[in-house]
Amino acid sequence: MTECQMLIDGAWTAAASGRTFLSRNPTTGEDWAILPDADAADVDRAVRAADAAFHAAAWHRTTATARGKLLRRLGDLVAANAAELAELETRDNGKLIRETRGQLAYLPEFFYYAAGLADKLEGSTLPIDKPDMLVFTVPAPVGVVAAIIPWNSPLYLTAIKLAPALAAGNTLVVKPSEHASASILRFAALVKEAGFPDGVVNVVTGLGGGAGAALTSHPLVRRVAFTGGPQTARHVIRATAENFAKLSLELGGKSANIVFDDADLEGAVNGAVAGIYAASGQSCVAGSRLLVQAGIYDRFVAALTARIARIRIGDPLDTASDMGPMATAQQLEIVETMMARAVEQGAVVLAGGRRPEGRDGWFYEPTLIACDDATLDIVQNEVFGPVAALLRFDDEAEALELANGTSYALAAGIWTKDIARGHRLARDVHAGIVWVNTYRAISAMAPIGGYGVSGYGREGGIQSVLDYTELKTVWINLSEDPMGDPFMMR
Ligand code: TXE
Repeated sequence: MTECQMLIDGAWTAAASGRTFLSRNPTTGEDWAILPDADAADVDRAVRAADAAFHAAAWHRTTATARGKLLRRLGDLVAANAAELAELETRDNGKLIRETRGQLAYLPEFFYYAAGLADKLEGSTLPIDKPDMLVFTVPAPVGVVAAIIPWNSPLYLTAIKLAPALAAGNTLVVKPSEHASASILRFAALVKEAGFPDGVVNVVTGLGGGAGAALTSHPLVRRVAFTGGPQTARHVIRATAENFAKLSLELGGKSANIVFDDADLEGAVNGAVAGIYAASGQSCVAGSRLLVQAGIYDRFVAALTARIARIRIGDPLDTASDMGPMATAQQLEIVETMMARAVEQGAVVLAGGRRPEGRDGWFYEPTLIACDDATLDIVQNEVFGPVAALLRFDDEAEALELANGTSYALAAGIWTKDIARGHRLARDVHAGIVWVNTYRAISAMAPIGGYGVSGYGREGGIQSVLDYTELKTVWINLSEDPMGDPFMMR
């Protein structure tokens, strides 16, 4: 059993209450780590440390260029420790080691990209229409940022928040998911090693309703970056509303992967697999609705079911495995309940639809389920598991109507050789991210986020750093004018 401590004000610490909780390994179902169960008192200590660090000269007076150098050093340390971080994360959330290694190989780019932006956040001098006034704007950091992280990609989802927040000069309290905290605690040690002053980055571990709620409702938190489910997001919206804290939400989706008759069949099949079976479907951008045009439908379904049959379910630490388990027992239960309901409502299972035989742990087979009716729960609601709901369409108009027929709007995939059609769909589909003839591609330079029930705000790209700033406008009176009439607006 691994015993972990959390990081507050540069010191490794247990919860003040001494309480702990256990993290289970999804591949075996066994407990493997003991973590501090932070409560409101621990969270208060972490937020106060972050607030003090924000105002202390050691951070506040650090130049943007120096912040960039620290971020670059952190990126180098992540690169040097990538193998260990990847293995920790796979043990904690059951994600394939192939995938966590791939994510870790790219992760430093988020730090390098934000590092490069740190000293390029310029304000502007305004050509103001008032005589003898010099007016300019300055992007200023907001203060303490709370980052609430889910279990599906802890390090990636931390990096995409922490790197821009630090580049802009903020301080942070990170709250990982109670189901997968270990890799973030190891990462916190690298933050310390990189040389960030104590208190600039704090990590509190604990339960959502305890540490999470205490953090998002803390009055000293000025900005919350949340990734998780819509139900939890509603609590976070209420909590931040009380304190007028700024908020970004990334809440998953019910993304449409749309295959037209003229698509490259092999590419579209691979795109469908990448969309929904990679990460066992536990991905915010999962292409969980497969919309397939009538002319290619039978050939596509035959090719996809044949491809599904070759997917190797197994130990995520084994590089030969294609699909690991669900990250939590609760997630497996959600998948099973939603599948039972779909079958009851008349959907037809074409592949999978059950747990694989002879395995402990929380595995579920890659599943394809044909749905005639787009109003079914399985078509409308996020499963967050390896379940693709299959729908047939006749023409482009129907494809668009189906694609836009949910309350989510995170991602969409379009498979066609017709460039004009690809652009038309990209223009008209309701989604924050559109992939044409590819799927699940990410970059530090490309914003990610959605609208509707998928949330609001964007992570990644230049804007993401500005999102952690407040624009300050400064007026300087250049004249000797003693203000004239004080009862008049100038
Ligand atoms: O997420 P939660 P859960 C979706 C997916 C999944 C569902 C529930 O559909 O089935 O959400 O998953 C913290 N105040 N996604 O229950 O609860 C919690 O401790 C403040 C999509 O695991 O949203 C964790 O750190 N924080 C998603 C984080 O919120 C609270 C990824 C996310 O947990 C809190 C994960 C509270 N009251 C799930 N309650 C994506 N967009 O990728 C919990 N938390």
